[in-house]
Amino acid sequence: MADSFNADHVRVMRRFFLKRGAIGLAAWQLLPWSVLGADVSDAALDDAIRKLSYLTQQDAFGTVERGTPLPYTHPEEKLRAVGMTRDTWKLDVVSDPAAPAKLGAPLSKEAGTALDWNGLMGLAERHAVRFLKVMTCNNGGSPLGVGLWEGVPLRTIVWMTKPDSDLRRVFYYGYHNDDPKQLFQSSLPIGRVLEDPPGHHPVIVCYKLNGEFLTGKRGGPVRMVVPECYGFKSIKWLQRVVLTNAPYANDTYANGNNDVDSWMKTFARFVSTPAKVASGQPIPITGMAQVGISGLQKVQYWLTRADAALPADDPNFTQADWKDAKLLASPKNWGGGLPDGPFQKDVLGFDAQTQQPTTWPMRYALAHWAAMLTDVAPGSYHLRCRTIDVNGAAQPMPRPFAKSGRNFIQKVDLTVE
Ligand SMILES: Nc1nc2c(c(=O)[nH]1)N[C@H]1C(S)=C(S)[C@@H](COP(=O)(O)O)O[C@H]1N2
Ligand SMILES: [Mo]
Repeated sequence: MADSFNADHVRVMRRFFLKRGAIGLAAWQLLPWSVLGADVSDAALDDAIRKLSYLTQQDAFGTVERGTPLPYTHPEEKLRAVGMTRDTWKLDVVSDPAAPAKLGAPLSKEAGTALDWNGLMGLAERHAVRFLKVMTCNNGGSPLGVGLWEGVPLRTIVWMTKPDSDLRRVFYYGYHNDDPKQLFQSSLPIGRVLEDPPGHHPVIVCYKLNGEFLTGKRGGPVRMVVPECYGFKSIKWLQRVVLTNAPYANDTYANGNNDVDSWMKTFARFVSTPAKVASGQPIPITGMAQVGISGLQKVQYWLTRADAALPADDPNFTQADWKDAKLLASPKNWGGGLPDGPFQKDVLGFDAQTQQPTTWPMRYALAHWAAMLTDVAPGSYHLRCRTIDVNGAAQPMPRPFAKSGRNFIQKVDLTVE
């Protein structure tokens, strides 16, 4: 995870724990975790979340990109020539010559009917949607950032091509300098594009993050964002959509042994744990959890002596003495460069009157959590965290395989002196 992304979390938690310990910042930095008060009331945690910068700033996201030069680093003139600026951007939405879909009105650069920026902004006036989504690389094991993404549902644009039949899948491509090494493509079944499974958000042609136009680094001027999927489905520098009768995925990420049909998983990660603590002091630990398709019921931690034998035939430690951490409520301020208070515009999954989330933790977003360990005897320890999803499955179940999204149980060292 990007350091700057963690920094927001650390800042909030520092304010929270500082208040409990009533010490100066300098002292806190010297003795980060050893001088804190033991009392952690729910009110105090709720107060902490009020100061949390929940959203990640555009430039603080972790980035997964390929090739040289990166498309957004071209000089202005080249950027304009290749449609990498807002006023030069154009989108093809055409039939696949190899497995044609029947389209009445393809949007094509060649025919002069491609969708351009003004066209997209016109659609945005009537169709724009916003939602929270955590961006995670399935191979990364930790989120790259969480954003408020805005775009036009892809289906709105697909319907403009007047599809008639022989349409089973959507292939889509990012600008790649005509360099095969830089090519990045992904695909979705047409059913997923045209209809959202219950409780899901639409796949969007995205142009804003946290209320600002997408930067080139973040995939601007326009990228795809697929709410429930790992990052490789959300291709950046989107310029070409191909409607096909082919029945199979052709994702770039099918190479490299990745599972290209994986929806996001629920899993916990530590953000702050002390490496060394003086004995007799309470030990604050904090972290975050990605909320996957099966939701998040709780986060738990397990403290065990470093020299203790691990249980035999229980690789996921299901029989260990796990304790519940405190899940933080939804933030009062969302950060990420947005004004304080509730969102100013409608966001999917939020009540239109109160602008509060209708459920929390929210799927495909992040949840933050904290716990205070007390009465830990001197010694060397291993500390682990895990999630329990709404179906009751404990991480890394029900889908433990790394190539569909790394979700191993994290372990950190802790010494009490
Ligand atoms: N055009 C293009 N889009 C891309 C990629 C890429 O290399 N090129 N990487 C993908 C992968 S593997 C991930 S995990 C996400 C990461 O998004 P981010 O860099 O905005 O965090 O972008 C996806 N979109
Ligand atoms: Mo990725």
